Amino acid sequence: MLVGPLSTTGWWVGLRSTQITKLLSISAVILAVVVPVFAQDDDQTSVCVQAEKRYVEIFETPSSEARDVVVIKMYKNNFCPNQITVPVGTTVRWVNVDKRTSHSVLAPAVGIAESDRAFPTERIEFTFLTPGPVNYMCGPHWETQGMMGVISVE
Ligand SMILES: [Cu+2]
Repeated sequence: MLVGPLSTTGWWVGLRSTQITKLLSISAVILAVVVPVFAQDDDQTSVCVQAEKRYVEIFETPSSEARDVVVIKMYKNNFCPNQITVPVGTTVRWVNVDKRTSHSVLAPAVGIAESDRAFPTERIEFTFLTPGPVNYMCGPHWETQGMMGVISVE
């Protein structure tokens, strides 16, 4: 991709300045569209690394070692991880590892009403007995912070 200062050698030698301008603006548009997508993924990944650290601080064991449940952490308006696949019959445990904020879980599309608020270190659990995708969200944060997740029950 065309980035950085133009030099006097290169494939663009011979292009008219209007063509170069057009190429530069196309490059700018591509960068503007592509970069935020990657940035968002990086943000999600680093937030989830922090979330796991918080979990270990609180419970003194990795979230992957929780017995008989799959753990999703709730941290800084993210579900970590925000996409998982689980077998039918799995109990998912959402754990709030934030320091102050409370969160909830609801999935109106599959008839799951909003849970009580989980305050820091508290949990919400739900056992999925029906296959299919479950799009869920946090009541107070889905609209303003995009706090949403998907569970594929197989
Ligand atoms: Cu929330």
